[in-house]
Amino acid sequence: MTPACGERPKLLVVANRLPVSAKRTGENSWFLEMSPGGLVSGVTAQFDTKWVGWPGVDVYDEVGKNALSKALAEMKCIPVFLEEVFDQYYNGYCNGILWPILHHMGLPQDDHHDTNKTSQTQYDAYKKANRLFLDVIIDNYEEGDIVWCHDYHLMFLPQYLKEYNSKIKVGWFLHSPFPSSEVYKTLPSRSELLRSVLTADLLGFHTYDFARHFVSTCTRILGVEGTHEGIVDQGRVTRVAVFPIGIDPDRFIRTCKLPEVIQQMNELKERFSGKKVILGVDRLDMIKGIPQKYLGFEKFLEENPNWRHKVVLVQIAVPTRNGVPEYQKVKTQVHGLVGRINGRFGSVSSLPIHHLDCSVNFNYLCALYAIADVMLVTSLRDGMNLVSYEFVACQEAEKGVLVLSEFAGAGQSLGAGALLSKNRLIILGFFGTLTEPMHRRTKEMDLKLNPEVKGTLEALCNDPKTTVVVLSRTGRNILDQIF
Ligand code: ADQ
Repeated sequence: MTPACGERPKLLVVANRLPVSAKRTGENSWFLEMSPGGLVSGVTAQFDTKWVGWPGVDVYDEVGKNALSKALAEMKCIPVFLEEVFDQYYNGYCNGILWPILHHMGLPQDDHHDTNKTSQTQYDAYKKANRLFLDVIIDNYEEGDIVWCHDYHLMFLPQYLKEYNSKIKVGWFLHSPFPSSEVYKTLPSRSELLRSVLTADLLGFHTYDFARHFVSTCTRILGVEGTHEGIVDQGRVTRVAVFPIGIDPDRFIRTCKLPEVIQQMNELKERFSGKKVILGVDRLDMIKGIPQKYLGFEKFLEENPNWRHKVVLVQIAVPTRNGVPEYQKVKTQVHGLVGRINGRFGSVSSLPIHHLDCSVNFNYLCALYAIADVMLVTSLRDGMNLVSYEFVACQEAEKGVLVLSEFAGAGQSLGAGALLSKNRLIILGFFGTLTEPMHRRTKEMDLKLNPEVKGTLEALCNDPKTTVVVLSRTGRNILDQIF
């Protein structure tokens, strides 16, 4: 059935995970909570939206599955049950193989991945999981619906959908970076995945660079033609475009004004009184550069004894993807560094690093963002990085500094223009080697930051109409200049 005149078109948003958390409370009863987010609030206004995805829990009995499906239907969510393939599909192929390649790390070399048998099983599970998504979509599809597939978990879905019905309008959006062809081509199934994605009508990326990498990879690996519109293959055009994701800033601004949150801010300020607070909020993922952040901070304390006991780094690092060996390794490495740095520079009454392996609730997250003097985002690669936007949104009253890795997609969006009215000092930097052009720009800024002109810089920062973007080379330099 096509939508009647005046009706909003129906949009099926398909992602690995539904935007809902589900807890079983009885044999056939469930407690559900919708996770708010930019995507959820953005699309629901324009379309009659239904969500399709894994509900985040394993359910093996039919009674439980039926009850969960019924409860989810009230929230316009449709579950895809992945129990039998989940481990090999999600921990194996998606996060053990695709994720590191998309983040420029190449194909993992450890024992876990180097046998053909393991990767073949994971690849088969990936395809099977994409077929399970297809089956659920077929059961719910009506003529005229638009199907919007999300992320690297669902790269075969566009092809399966078009094989089922070539008239279905299909979009695919990648939330991670897309690497250069030199990295991408290390993936054994490189051509099949690209060919599938190209069957979609529209492909979206966070940044121009990711889109450009994708187009040139298709040209090099498949021999298709890349044009300004997208990719042309045998007369058919797949449009490729850039859609940087955002947040709902009003939600953060409103929350920062709640009495309960103001009280939390006051308690935090009291707790850290007399100290500058550097904040990190990340999933505990190797792409977020948490070990590099700690090493940079250690160097800063080593070289600036006057700052010891006057600055604290609060890192909220929610554990993630525990089933993937690489994630367990990074967790162990991070814990080792925290112990070493606190042991070297702490005292009985004061620790330089407060590392928490947990998620914090939304109100407390806003309170932390609002009181932080510095937000430190050190991603080695990141599709966008919403944390950097969230911090800026919470800075209405205070004037914190965002230190943002140039390797996060947000580094391209958070330009001076975007923040002109916010009176904020943005520092783009990275704890590591810089590319040659970046190095030249860094030198330029070093000049501007010499003591004679530092006063001018401070005056600019205090001018409500000006935002200054400073590029700096190391964590040590950055922190010296901020304080
Ligand atoms: P993520 O890698 O998860 O997202 P990010 O964009 O920063 O990274 O989003 C994380 C979200 O989780 C933020 O909204 C943040 O507030 C929340 N969060 C993180 N740690 C938390 C904690 N300890 N407690 C509470 N909340 C926490 C992927 C890509 C990104 C891309 C997004 C959206 O890797 O590059 O920006 O998708 O496309």
